[in-house]
Amino acid sequence: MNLRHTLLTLLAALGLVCAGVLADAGPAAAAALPNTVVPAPVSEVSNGSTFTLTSTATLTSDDTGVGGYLAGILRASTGYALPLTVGAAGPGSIALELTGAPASVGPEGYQLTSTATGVVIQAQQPAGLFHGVQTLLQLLPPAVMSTTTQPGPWTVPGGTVLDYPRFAYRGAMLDVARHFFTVAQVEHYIDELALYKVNYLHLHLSDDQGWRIAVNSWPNLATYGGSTEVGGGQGGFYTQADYSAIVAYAASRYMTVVPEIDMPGHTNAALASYAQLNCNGVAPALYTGTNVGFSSLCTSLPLTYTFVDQVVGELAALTPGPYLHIGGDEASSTPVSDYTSFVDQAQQIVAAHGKSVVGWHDITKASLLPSAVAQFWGTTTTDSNVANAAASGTKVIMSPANKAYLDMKYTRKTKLGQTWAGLIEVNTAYGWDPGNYLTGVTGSSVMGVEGPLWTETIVTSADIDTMAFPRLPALAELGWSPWSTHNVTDFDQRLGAQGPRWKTMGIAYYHSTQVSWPAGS
Ligand code: NGO
Repeated sequence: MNLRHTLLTLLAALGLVCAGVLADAGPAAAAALPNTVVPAPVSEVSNGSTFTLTSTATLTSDDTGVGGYLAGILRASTGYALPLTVGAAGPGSIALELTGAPASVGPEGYQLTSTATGVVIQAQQPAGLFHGVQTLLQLLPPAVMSTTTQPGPWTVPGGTVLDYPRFAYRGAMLDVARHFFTVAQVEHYIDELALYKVNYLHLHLSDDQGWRIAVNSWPNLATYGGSTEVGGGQGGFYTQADYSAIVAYAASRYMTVVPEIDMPGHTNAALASYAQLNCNGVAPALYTGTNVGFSSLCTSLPLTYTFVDQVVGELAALTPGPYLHIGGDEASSTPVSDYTSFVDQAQQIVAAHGKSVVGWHDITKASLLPSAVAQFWGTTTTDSNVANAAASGTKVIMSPANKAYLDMKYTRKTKLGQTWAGLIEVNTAYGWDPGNYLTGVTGSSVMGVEGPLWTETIVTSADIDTMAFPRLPALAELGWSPWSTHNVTDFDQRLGAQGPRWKTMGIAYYHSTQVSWPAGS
């Protein structure tokens, strides 16, 4: 009887499978494309065909940079010549066109159409082509991300993807102050972030343990204040040319750098570099521990504002992006009235240098300029200062520490990271709605989402990879995809499809048991 039952079950399953195959085979069926793309696109419809990239394929692009980027990746893994024609994009096996996109795609969106004969990506701006290229790469087999020639076949499922972001700001922060990371390491992270349509890189350039950017008017900041890091290592700093190189590299990936100089707290490295910045005129020792909240610029000293003006001035001049972050968090050793008066002056200085000020949400204790942006990093879902600021027009970047902090451990067993805001497994990082999370901060008050990676315990690029992957793609999806696509089961499957790509690229990702990784990844 058992055998008969098993046989019947098998036959029934076979019948279902056959029915499924037949149903999928109809070209008219409005089936979805294979479930592989992160962040989930706005809409995708299969046409049942398949495009195969072959050795005779050609590329055309209306944008040199995006065309070159795609050609570089495809030539390396396919080994094909893939000649690229730039200019008025004509027919090509893959065509990147700055014409023909529907108005709904906006400045960052795109439409991708693949048929048996080729792939066309249309956008209004190069940024949209770049994001469309990321989707195309995710529709190709994972081996496309290899830097050495692979066998193929190089197939793209046929269909149409229409896609554009939910939020204008989709960010990642790297703390280069607690541990220093080289230009090459930062560029490597930029390349990883670009795969998930992240468009802002926030660099935490100064903290108690290190000052990481050369300032010509205050040279000791970098040469002395940058000479160590958490644990007492040698630290380091970016020359202004280094910083500009990072900014340019980010721009080539359609990413804007947001530089942060944290003040008035988190300033021990600056105070150690210049005795005259201290209220008592005595420079403290350099600091290599991990305590917070013990340092403060001397808010009553006129020189402090000369310092802020000159530092902000040099940084603003090197930064083409619209934002300059002044930190403002955990100023526990600055009396509140001194703190608010400092933030008042600092935001005016930033505005005078032509930038919009961003600060950790502590700055909402002060009364902010209309252009100011607050970055929420709390662990609650209500904050009256932030809600009041939002009601008066302040835009908010959402980085709730118990959801979005990439330095929190995944589980108790995670070797790296901290636990103060809780454990953050993949589904926790994915399981919240940035547009409807904080009381009084919804709709147009929400500018976007950012995943901060603090580096008290993070030392190498492999450490960065392990903490950011797969949570960063989860946050990137919250920032890009419409809330209507939110579905944890579906997400864990699409995330699993990234595993073989990360393996190919050598990304040392965390193998969360919540994700359906394909065998071997
Ligand atoms: C806090 C603190 C940082 C720490 C981080 C560690 C903010 C905004 N200030 O977040 O100095 O590095 O936690 O998780």
